[in-house]
Amino acid sequence: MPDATWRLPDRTITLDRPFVVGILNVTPDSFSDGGRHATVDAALAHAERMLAEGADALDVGGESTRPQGATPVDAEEETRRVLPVVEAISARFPQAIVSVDTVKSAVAARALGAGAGVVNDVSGFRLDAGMGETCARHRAGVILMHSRGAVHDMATFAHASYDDGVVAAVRRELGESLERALAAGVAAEAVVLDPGIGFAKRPEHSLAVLAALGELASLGRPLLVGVSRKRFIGEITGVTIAADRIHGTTGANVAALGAGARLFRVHDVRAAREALDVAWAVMRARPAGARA
Ligand code: HH2
Repeated sequence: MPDATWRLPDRTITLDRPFVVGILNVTPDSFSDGGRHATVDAALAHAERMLAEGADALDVGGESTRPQGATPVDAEEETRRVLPVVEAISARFPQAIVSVDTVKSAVAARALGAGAGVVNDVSGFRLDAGMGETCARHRAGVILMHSRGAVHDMATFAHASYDDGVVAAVRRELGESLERALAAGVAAEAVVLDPGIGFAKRPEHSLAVLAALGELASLGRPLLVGVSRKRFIGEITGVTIAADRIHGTTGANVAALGAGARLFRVHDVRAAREALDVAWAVMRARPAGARA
């Protein structure tokens, strides 16, 4: 089977090895001290480090969805956080692929105008009716993630009930997101799908979805997973401090690669880059007939 591709405004990516997306959160709790300039400098330094460690793209986010204390921000404040960072990265690293993690079309439009090439919408185009048209107009790459509910509760268990099984529900609801995008004029080739690990999912739901990624492959688009440091890893390993969940994250990423994921959103780029490249080399060394 030929490698999948992903169309961005200025290039088409061939997913012939795992694609690593480095997380760059510019929420105040991530970069708490200093004024705006210090924040941009800190973000740039972090961006530079992640690129040096092998990140294929950087995902800039200005609104947290964290289960404890996700405070929704308005478009103006989110733009104020995100835009200088997108501008600075685009100026310093013009070849870097920059994604903006937002559910708001106004924020997406400003970021795309400033050099971002991808919109990562954790609501899968559910929360802002203008998102599809905005992405289509800019020919943006699009990551559509499965979730339920609003920003403040999508990472809780408030909507984590799945009568017909979590995998069937995620497949159906992600399919609806894809349809919304196509109806707005987004090209199918520009879309990557993400089951939304930990979003409206208890740990057992996240595990079930990771194990059954193959069932989402029939939606016809490459799959991204965001397992990095998440709660289900803490539950399995007993590691309570999120930043210390690096080894559990590696295990989840490698398992997801084996199950069909090709893009990986991570905090710890070097660990993911090396682990996924090695796992991929082993997978590729299998006799052709035995490959997944
Ligand atoms: N997870 C988070 C945020 N954005 N985007 C995609 N596509 N997939 C994910 O799994 C995903 C995401 C939450 O993680 P994090 O960035 O660590 O936290 P926060 O929401 O506080 O920024």
